[in-house]
Amino acid sequence: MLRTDTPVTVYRKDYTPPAFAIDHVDLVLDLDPQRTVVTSTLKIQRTGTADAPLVLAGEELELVGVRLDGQPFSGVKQDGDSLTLTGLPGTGTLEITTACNPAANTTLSGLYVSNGNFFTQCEAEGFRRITYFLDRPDVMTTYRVTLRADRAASPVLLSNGNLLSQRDLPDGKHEAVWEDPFRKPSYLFALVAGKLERIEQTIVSASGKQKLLQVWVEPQDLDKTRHAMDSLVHAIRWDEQRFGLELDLDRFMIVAVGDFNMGAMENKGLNIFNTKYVLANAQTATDVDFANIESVVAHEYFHNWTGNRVTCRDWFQLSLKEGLTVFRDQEFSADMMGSESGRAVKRIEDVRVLRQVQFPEDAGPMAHPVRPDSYEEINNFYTVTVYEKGAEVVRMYQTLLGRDGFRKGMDLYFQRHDGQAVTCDDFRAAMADANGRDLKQFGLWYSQAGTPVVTVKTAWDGASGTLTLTLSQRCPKVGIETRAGMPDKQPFHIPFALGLIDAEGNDLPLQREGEPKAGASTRVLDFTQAEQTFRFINLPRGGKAPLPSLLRNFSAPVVVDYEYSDAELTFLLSHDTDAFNRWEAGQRLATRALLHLVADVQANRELKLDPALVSAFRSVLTDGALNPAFREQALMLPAEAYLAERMGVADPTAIHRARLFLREGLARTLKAEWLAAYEANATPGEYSPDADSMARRALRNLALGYLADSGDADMQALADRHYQQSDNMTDRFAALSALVNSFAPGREHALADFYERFEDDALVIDKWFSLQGMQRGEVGPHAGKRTIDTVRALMQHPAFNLRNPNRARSLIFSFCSGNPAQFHAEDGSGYAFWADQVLALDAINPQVAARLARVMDRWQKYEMPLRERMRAALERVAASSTLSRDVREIVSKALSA
Ligand code: B3K
Ligand code: ZN
Repeated sequence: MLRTDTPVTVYRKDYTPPAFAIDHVDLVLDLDPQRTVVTSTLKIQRTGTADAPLVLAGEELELVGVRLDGQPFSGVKQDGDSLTLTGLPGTGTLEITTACNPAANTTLSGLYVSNGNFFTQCEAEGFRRITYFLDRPDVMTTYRVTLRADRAASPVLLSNGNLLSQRDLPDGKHEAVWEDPFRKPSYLFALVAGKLERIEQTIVSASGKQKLLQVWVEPQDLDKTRHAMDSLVHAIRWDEQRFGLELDLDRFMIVAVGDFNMGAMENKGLNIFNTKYVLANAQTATDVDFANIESVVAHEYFHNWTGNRVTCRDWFQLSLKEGLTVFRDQEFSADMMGSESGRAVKRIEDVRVLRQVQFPEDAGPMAHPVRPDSYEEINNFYTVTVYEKGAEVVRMYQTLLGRDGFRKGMDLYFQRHDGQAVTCDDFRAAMADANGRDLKQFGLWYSQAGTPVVTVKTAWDGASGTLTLTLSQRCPKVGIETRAGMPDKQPFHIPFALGLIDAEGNDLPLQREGEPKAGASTRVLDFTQAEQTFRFINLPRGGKAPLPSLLRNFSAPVVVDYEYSDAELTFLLSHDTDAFNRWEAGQRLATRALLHLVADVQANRELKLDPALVSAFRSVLTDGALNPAFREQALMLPAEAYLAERMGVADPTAIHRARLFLREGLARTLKAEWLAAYEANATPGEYSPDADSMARRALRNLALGYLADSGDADMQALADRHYQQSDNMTDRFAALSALVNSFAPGREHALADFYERFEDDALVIDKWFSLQGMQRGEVGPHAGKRTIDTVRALMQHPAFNLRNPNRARSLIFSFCSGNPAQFHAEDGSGYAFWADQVLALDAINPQVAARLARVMDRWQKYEMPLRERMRAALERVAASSTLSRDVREIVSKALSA
């Protein structure tokens, strides 16, 4: 049974401006773990009608007192999570005193304690857990913050902006006063207090100003901060060069905390980060960790302009800052790769995430447009749709307008809106106006959900050298769109990039009908109608039709439906000049082969290795001219979750068997080639996280994984040596994974050794848990032991802690969402475990619990009896009488879909 009280839905159409402006906030916080007293002095100004009350939001607060212009004020009503003040004058000074309990705050939203230090997290609605406030992004204010705390327990006191003064107080306390000169919404407020140490560096900005940069961490982690600092400097330089945007504050701080709900937070001048996205050195972090840190540090820094200087009018506009900032960090990371092939690898990685995670979201019960129209809990809408599809939408502007046109649009956006809280429509208007383009239809990308499918048909007239392409698009209603009364969907404006390739593999110069002569060989078509025809003329006459290379560089977030033959895909894999599409051709081939194998598994037919696929893999593997990072991408098989989405009815066990069969087959058949790639890509000398070395390690370690999967004793011994001899975490962890997943004899010993070596390093121990959560079930001679048993046992390990989100994610999430074949065990044991953990987590931290709840989104896609068992688990969670709003929204949407 669902709870009977109706959940409150917030609608975008109901937006109304606030009744009051707050011109300035003066906050005084007496920090105490059990009882922190906050005095907030607000300069208020009425902006709405004369009798409108001031309604402030507040959660879990003890109200101590309210004064108006220095006198006790009695027109106050406390009601649930709000404080209503009536009879206020047009302007005045309101002083509100409250108390909260940071040590008891396990939600990690608002003010909380982690390992004895104080931290805040205010986005989206955490500031109301610190004081009563107009806690909405369109109320922008200047802040002055006074922090008082015990000097010994909290020697460091940080907040946004500039440090004005610091002094000692009686009773072993001290005080610091900070002032942020820029107006900001409350979600960007932050404070940090505790025992922390820093590295720092000064740089001179483009316009010649001195800037102080700091990275603050717990003392034992100081030797893991260099990479974050370097990443920050690179990000600052890149934004100056690419967008002419400079750091506006004199000081910019990054602080790392071990208990954090997500990756990081862009608080003005005081970014707070999950340790996972700050701490790295060769011994403890992998190449992927290094790259993630670079990207997240840049992302939060870029928010200073896209998010902070120009912010969101309301939370429905979240993608205004998130989609744009993800696009910026993607472009930054691509540029940091330092080569064209490196850029392509970054693009492949980003598209892989989009397809593996966002496409399913867009087809499931939580489907929503990039700018949602309603929500029950806003924290549930920090989604891959808002972030990653939002970034694709921003990328499409650049594809349509060109880099220079996009820059003009950005310049106009800041010229118009600096210091304001605005909407996605304002951004689109700046892009359109700066370029004299009509982008009205393009706006549908913000309002319609779902992944469009583009079907391509070609007709070749060899006599005249004319190729006619007919493109049609469809995007059925999804999620909320299917409810009665929702409008019909309109065709999207799709920038469709393509090229045509001749029989020798050359790109043909392209002339569209109506153009005087041939031009560039990659063209971006404005595909705006349900069905549209495009004609290319004066192509070489006679002979075969040129081969189309469709949706180059993945120019729009759509699915392309075109019937390539295997031979054509093999040809594209070795000849397309568009590196993304070379990879794409390989993925299509592998997906096709895998889906055939899945059908064979289901029908109990003998499994056979497809020789064409083996030879396609061989040619990529042995092509020394290709960037090793590209080869790694091309040789990675499509993920099980991706294959599940490609099936009408998903069968996780069959998928796993098919994929493992192919992996082992490729491992054995190409053993010599894998071994040669392994040998050729060593990176002798000291570890360095540069693009070239990372690329070589990536291919070498992929080869090692395949080799171990061959099951050959000599190859498992190789993995053992690789483990023992590695001098960095990338190699060591790759070897450990190979040993664990291939059930090599050295497995248990290596797992124990790894734990012992890194016992004191939380982030490395997270890896140890996560690897075991994702390990394959034991098969063949080892059959019998299920991964769920290992996971349940690890929950009892002294190092496991449900309250720490990183640890919870490392074991529980890795099993529930990173191990489909084991999670979907036919007996339903995975689902029961999921329900237990969602309920346990919800009592501690609703945001983390709601993320875990999303694992069941696609329950209707599974075969019986899995589907019924998943539904039962969802119903068990939904029946709880104490569910948070966060989890309730997720499970009730899943059940009503
Ligand atoms: N803006 C934050 C995310 C806040 C999530 C709140 N539930 C991090 C980021 O996107 O940069
Ligand atoms: Zn962001």
